[in-house]
Amino acid sequence: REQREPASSCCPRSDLKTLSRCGIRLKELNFSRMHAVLIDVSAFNHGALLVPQAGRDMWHRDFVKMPCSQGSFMAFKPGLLRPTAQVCRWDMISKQLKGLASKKEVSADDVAEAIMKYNPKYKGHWTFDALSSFVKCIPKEENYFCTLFPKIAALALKLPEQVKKAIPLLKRGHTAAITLSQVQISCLLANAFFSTFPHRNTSGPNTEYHGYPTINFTSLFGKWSERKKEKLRAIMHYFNVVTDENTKPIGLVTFERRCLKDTDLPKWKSCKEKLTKLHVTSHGSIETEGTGMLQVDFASSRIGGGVLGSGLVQEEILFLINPELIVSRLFTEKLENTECLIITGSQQFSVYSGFGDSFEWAGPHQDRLDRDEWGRLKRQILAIDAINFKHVQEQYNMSSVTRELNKAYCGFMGQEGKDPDIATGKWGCGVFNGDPQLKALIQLMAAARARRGLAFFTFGDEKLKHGLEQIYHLLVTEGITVEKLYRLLEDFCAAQHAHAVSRVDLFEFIRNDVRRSRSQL
Ligand code: AR6
Repeated sequence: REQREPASSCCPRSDLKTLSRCGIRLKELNFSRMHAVLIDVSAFNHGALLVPQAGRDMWHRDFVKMPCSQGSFMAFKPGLLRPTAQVCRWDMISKQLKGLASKKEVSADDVAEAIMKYNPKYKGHWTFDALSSFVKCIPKEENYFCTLFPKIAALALKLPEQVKKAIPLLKRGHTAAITLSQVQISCLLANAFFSTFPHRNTSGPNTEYHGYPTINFTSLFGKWSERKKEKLRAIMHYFNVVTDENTKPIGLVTFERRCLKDTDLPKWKSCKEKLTKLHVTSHGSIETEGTGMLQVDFASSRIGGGVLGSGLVQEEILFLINPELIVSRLFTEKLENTECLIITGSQQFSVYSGFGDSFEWAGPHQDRLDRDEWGRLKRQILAIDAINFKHVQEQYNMSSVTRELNKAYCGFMGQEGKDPDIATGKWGCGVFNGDPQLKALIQLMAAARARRGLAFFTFGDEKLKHGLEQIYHLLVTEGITVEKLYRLLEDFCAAQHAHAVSRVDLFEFIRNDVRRSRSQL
């Protein structure tokens, strides 16, 4: 019977809620023990421009160690016959950056030389071939880079006046948020560009920031490839916009790490919720057609994945078109199983085409989104990392299924009724080898528990689109609850292990089960 049923239960995208249709009214911006705000909130609440919050520098393991900190020293040998001395590292950095900022034009080699002066340990290890090839290969009429480098240096030099209050680290096991201005972000990223952040260049198991992603941009500047070229075009465009007085951004962005305790997690075996609204499409993308919804970033546990290296799939592309997201790498420790990161207010600067090796920077994007009461653009991005399955078969066990349910739920839960719906797709099903049918059901179950609708972008996968529409229709017409689906997944996993060779697909398995239950009535 279900073969003939029209797949009509799905809704059009316009039925789903976006941030501008939620009617959320924010309280006055304020800081708290769990929310660090790096701008002066009283000035902000009185309508003043974004004034950096005064505060103390903290050279401490709970805070970002800043390049301009009093605690940051380096060894310096002034001459062959003079003894090595400990000097304030910011003095060395600012001397180099001032040198660059004072010129009209600066070459890629000048940039490399400056960076190596305050990172002498990496002489012979770091290369800048990608940066110099990039500058050489872009045609003259588009090549503004030599005049942009001095401006990025000038922006980086503003760090002590822009970020005065210590930035707390968003550590594992702690729910906490940081709000900062887009100008502060640009200044931090200008420092990342010049690789000024101390203690962030090694990542061995015993190093201080072992649990953090990298932030200094040197990895982007070496090992030339076509991918690096397109990445650098996006990054340079961002700096071109933020260093121009007429186009520099004016709002705030919030980064929130959310951690669920065991007691916050749903008991999936006894969840009575039925499925929520679903829109499925094979056209469009999460970042464009999903604008205004909670947009899922198919993340790495180290946020941003390979954005500063060679990675170039969904997460990296998202970070390249919204480069402010990259600053999350500065303070977000690796995500654990029941944790996620939500970013509200980041700006889209670029558009792109292609994916992976075919990715191309396709030009500027004018972001016309409205802002909320805190001056944040109405864009919300949810970073959740799926499990990276080495072998497809590994995912068919309930501990992995439950881990993915909890991870998705951690990101999807909200204040009941007040949140936008969710834009997602084949989460964990590319590089991470997930089964798209299983991952789609897991996300539907988590959305049902969180009582939020889903827009599912299959990214050109017509087969999945039709399959998902049909199975959703069946589940809705049969009134199937999350607990029933959980049990079905248990049976499915057991069957996978029993018949490891001839694999039944999940949607077929569910259809058969429903058919059997009907015939027993
Ligand atoms: N909108 C909708 N769907 C998309 C989009 C988009 N913009 N882009 C890609 N897809 P993948 P994963 C589809 O491999 O498996 C990164 O390095 C497309 O069909 O990016 O969770 C992270 O840092 C694609 O095959 O996600 C992690 O380390 C599928 O979504 C790792 O990859 C999955 O995209 C995460 O890998």
